[in-house]
Amino acid sequence: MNKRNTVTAALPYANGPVHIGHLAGAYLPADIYVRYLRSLGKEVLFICGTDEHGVAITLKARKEGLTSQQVVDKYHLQIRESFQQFGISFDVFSRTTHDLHHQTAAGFFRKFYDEGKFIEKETDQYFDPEAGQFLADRYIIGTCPKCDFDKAYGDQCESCGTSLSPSDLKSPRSALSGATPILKPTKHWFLPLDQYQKALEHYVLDNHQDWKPNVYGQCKSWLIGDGLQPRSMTRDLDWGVKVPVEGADGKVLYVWFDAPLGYITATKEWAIQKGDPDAWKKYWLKEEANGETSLVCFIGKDNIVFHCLIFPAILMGHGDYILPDQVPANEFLNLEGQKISTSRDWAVWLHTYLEEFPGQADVLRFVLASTMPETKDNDFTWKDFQARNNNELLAIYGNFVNRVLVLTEKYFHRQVPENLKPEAQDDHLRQLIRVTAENAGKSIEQYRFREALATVMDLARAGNKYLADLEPWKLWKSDPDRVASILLTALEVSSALSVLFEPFLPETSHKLNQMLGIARFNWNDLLHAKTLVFPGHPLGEIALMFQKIEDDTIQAQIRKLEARSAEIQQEQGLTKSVVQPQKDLIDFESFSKMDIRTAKILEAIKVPKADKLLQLKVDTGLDQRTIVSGIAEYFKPEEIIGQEVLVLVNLAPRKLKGIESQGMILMAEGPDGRLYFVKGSAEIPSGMSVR
Ligand code: B3M
Ligand code: ZN
Repeated sequence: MNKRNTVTAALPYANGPVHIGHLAGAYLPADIYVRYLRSLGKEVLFICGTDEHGVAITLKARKEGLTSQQVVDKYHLQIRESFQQFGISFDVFSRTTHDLHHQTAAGFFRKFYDEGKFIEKETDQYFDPEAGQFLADRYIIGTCPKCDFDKAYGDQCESCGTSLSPSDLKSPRSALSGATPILKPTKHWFLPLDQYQKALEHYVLDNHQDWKPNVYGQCKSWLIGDGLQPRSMTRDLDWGVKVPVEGADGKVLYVWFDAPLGYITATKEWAIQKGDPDAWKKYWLKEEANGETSLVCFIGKDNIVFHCLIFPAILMGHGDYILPDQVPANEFLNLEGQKISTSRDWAVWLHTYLEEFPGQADVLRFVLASTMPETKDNDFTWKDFQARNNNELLAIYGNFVNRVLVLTEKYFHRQVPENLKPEAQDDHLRQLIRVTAENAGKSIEQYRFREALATVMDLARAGNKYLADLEPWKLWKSDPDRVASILLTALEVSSALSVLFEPFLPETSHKLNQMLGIARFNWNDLLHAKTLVFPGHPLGEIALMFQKIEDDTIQAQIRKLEARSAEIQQEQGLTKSVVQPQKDLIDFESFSKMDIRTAKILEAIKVPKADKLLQLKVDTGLDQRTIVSGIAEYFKPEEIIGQEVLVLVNLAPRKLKGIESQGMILMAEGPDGRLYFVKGSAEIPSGMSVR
């Protein structure tokens, strides 16, 4: 582990509030990691801010009848406040609309331009003749070629989910004026990603096999197959960083060119604020970092290509900067079985959560840290939320600490007792503190936060068992000296828990520290078996750390979502789907000939010159094999890495476009012909037989 750590969390678009998916995807894991590093005494800088450019913002402004500036002002504040309330401990939380950022981003662009590192190209783009401006894909509306939905966007149909490009739409019209867009030539500057292909292959495929499989797999999908194509780094838009060259009026930088550079700007801002304007350099510049800085970028899976390929290409092109060492991207969190969606308002918003569960930010942190979609999509449910609060936080951690404090108050007048009669069991438990610190630390360093949290909770479990086995309340009359040692040990464990839980539950640990009368968090103390509590030390007031969450409270949340779900169905005008008639009867024999297994997609690439086919590498539990699947119209290769599927494994192999396909992925077909994965439950490993 490096001495210095630059840790970034994706800059959320300032076009709406943040929800549990954001928190579980990037900000909570980043915060846990950072708090752990701080507790270890490492030099760490935690960087974030809002992404305030791009069509995401201008669209929202149109929708809310505000200016783009008003939109970003509003949501920047709201997002910042939500993160604060949930204890996300950024060292700096900046904005990409700041002048300093415009200078930084324009400076990068200018350097590339001056050094001839862009390709200048004229292409035909849709133009709104009435509004007199070019149209971003999202600004073009038309009829979906797949499902005939008449309000599909130029980049995607929200009704059937298909990715589109504007030329796919039937009867396209401008969202600005309703006019029929015309094609008009416009000049743009392209980053020739193909020229970085080799360097990126080396960087990711050779040197970063340590990245999470979902991240590595997605990068591989982009790199092999068709390979990287030049990508335009400018847009025709009136909102963003102005393109800093002659003849670029009305053009701004592509938001994915400027946004990642926002991490750098934010660090510069932090340095200026602390009165040492050059202090940012050792966090970013190769020369000043001197091999001692590691850059870790926490993101959600939809940002992988930008952080693992495009941003590194930009940094390589510049030449002076270090590259990301780790990009621990999480998968998606669903809500009660459905994809979280801002536009459909299917989410648990951080600010509304706190209105309904005041003072309980840590409970949500705990539940999300326990269920984080680290390796695959996961589901948030209110029932699970309640169970984890009541059965773990309250019943294990809260219960242990509370018993220890109450007994100490009762027998020792709220003072840490002396070690009057130590026994071997006490030492065992103390050793477990050190082991827990080691193991949980290892898990965190490998970005396995769920595992780390479970390890820490096990120490609280061991504490409960220790008390239950020794029953100090029964010994008090006959052997008060032994009770003193037991409670001293239990107080030591409570203090250790405060340190170990701090990355996950910071507010709770502060409360607990007050009760224990300790002032700091230091993971190293635990690793070196240092004592945290001292005999004679006075304890603070006892307060409850957690509250039981009642059924009514959870029912109210579930009802709220049910009502929302009904509204969504109405809004979408969903009619009953057409169910296919049943096929002819078969005997059991015929059915049992089919060997269907749970499996997982490891790699996916487009089959060249075949619109519908993807070539997949699938882990069937039995082996890893190639399957060619006709799903390319509905899924992008990079989206389905890690997807759990059902596979017919004993289907006779056949060749498709010259590739031997060894099995078939089972898909459900919607009434419109759209395909859906048939998913197993998240708990089932690959290779299980389906009967
Ligand atoms: N704003 C996309 C997102 O919020 C984008 C991330 C930028 S990170 C530099 O998912
Ligand atoms: Zn559609």
